[in-house]
Amino acid sequence: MFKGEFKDMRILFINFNLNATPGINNGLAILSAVLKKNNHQVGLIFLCEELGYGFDLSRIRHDIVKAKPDIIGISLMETQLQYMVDFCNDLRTYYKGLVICGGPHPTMDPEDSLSIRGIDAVCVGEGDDALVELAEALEVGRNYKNIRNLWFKVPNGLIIKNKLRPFKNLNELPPEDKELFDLDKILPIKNYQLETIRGRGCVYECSYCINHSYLEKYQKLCEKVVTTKEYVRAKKTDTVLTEIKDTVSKHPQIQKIAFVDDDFLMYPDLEEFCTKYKEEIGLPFICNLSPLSFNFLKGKSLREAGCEVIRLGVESGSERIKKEVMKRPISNRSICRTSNGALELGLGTSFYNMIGLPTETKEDIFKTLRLNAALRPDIVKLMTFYPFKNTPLYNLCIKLNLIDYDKMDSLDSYDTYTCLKFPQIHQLFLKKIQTAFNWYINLFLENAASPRYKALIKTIESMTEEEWEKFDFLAVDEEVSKNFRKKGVLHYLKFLNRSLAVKFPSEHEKSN
Ligand code: B12
Repeated sequence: MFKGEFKDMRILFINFNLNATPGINNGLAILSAVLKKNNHQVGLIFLCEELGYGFDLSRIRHDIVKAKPDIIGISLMETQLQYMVDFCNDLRTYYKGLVICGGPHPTMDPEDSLSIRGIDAVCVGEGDDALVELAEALEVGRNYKNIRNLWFKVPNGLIIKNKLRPFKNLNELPPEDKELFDLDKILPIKNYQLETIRGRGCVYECSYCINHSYLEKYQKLCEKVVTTKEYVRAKKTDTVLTEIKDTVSKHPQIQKIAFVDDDFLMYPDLEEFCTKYKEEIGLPFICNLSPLSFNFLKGKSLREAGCEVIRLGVESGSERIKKEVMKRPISNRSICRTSNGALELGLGTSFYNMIGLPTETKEDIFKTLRLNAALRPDIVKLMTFYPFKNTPLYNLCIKLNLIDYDKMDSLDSYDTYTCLKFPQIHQLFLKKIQTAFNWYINLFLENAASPRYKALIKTIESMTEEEWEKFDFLAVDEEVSKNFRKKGVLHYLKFLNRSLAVKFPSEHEKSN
C-alpha cells in the first residue's frame, strides 16, 4: 500500500509489517496527526504482503524517488530488523535526505539501529514532539542535533545522545490519523475489527516485555524524574471516542473495536469510559487485561458496555516459572478467579501462553496446558519465547549463554521456534508442542475426546525430527476434529496459524 501526496515538508513513513498480519501502527497514526497539525505532509509505505506490498526493493525505490521526501521515518519492531537492514543497504544510492527510525527496537537498542548503514538518527522513546521539532528545524535550516529524544550519528563515529523529555501528556495530542492506513484493505483481513488504543504504558514489570526496560531507560536518560505513575496514562475518554466515531463514520463496515492497550483496566476512569462508550459507540469490543486488575464489578462494567471477549495473559501455569523467570506476580488462583468471573458475566476468554523459557521443564509446560484445559477459554494462543533485546529476560539468556545467534538469524518465524540452546530433545519437544498444543489440552480435558488425542500424542511423541517434519498435522487435526464436531464433543482445534486454537463448541470462534 502506498498513500500520500506532498506539499511542503515531506515525511514519508515506512512501516515494516512483513510476514505478519497487518495492524494499525498507533505510533505512526499519532506521529502523522501531529505532523499534519503542524502543516507538514505525510505519506506511508506500508510493507505487508497481505496488503499487496511485499518486500520489493525496486518498487520501494521507485515510490521513494517519486515521493521525494525530506525525511524518511521508519517504525520498527525487532522482528522486522533484518528487512530494515536489507532496505538500508542501497538506500543511499538513490536517497540523500534524512533517515530516522523509531519504535520499540530503536528505543531498546539505539546504538544498534544507528550502526545500520544509511540511518542518520534514532528516536529513543516517544517521538510526538521530537519529530515535529526535527521537521521544523530542517525546514528553516536550524540546528537539529540537540533535539531531545533524538540520537544522531556523526562523522567521527561518535553518537550525539540527547536527553529524553518526560512522557507526553496525551491530552495535548490531536486525534490519531488512522486514515494514514488503508483501512478498507486492512479491515476485511481483521474480520472488520478496528484496533485502537486508550493510552500508553504498563504497571507490570514482566521480564520478557519491553515495558520494564523502557521505563528504566527513561529513568536513566530523562531530564526529569519519572516513575510508573507518569508512564501509565490514558487519553481523555472523549478523545478516544471521537477517534473511534470518526473512523467508524468513514468506514461503516467496522463491526467491532479491539483495544490493544497492555491492560485495559489499568486506567482509573473505567466506569465513565464504559458508560460513554456504550452510549456513543455501542459496538461490541474486546480488550487485553491482567487478572490482577480484574474484579467482578469491573468485569460487569465491561460486559454492560459491550465487551465480548477479554484477552488474558496467562503465560505459564507453572508458579515457579512465573515467579522466578517471568517476574510475573500473577498466580493461577487469580487467573482462575478472572476466568470464572468472565464465565459468570458471559464474557468470552482468550488466553495467551508462552513456552520455551529458560529453565522451563516438560512438566512446567504441561502445567500451562493443564491450566488451559481446566479453565476452557474460547481461544488459546501459544507462542514460543523470543528474547527481545535488552529486556531482563534477554539479559538472563545472555548470562546463561543460552542464545544461539545463528539460529536466531535463520528463524523464519521468531515466535514459533526457539532460538535458545536447549538440548536437541527439548527443542524437538517444543516444536511438537507449538504445533500440537491443542492435542495436549484435549488430553487434559479428560472427556470423551481425550483417549483419541492420547493415542495421537503417543504417535507424535515417538516421531524423530525427520518424521515430524513430514507429518501433516493440520490434516489429521481437521479430520479428527470433524468427527468430534459431529458428535458435539468438547475439544480444541487449530485455527488460522500455528499459534491459535479454538474451542468447539464456541460462539467466539473468530474473535481472536
Ligand atoms: C498495540 C501493540 C500491537 C498492535 C499494533 C502494532 C504496531 N505496529 O504498533 C498489534 C496487535 C498489531 C501488535 C502486534 C505485534 N506485536 Co505488539 N504491541 C503493541 C503494544 C501493546 C502497544 C504499542 C503501541 O501502540 N504503543 C503506543 C504508541 C503510541 O507507541 P509506539 O508504537 O511505541 O510509538 C511511539 C514511539 O515508539 C515513537 N515511534 C514509533 N515509530 C516511530 C517512527 C519514527 C520515525 C519516529 C521518529 C518515532 C517513532 O513515537 C511514537 C509516539 O510517541 C506494545 C507494547 C508497548 N509497550 O509498546 C507491543 C509490542 C510493540 N509488540 C510486540 C510484539 C513482539 C508484537 C508481535 C510480534 C506479537 C506477536 N507475536 O504476534 C506482533 C507483530 C506485529 C508486526 N507487525 O510485526 C513487542 C515488540 C518487541 C520489540 N522489541 O520489537 C512489544 C513492545 C510488546 C513486548 N513484547 O514487549 N502489537
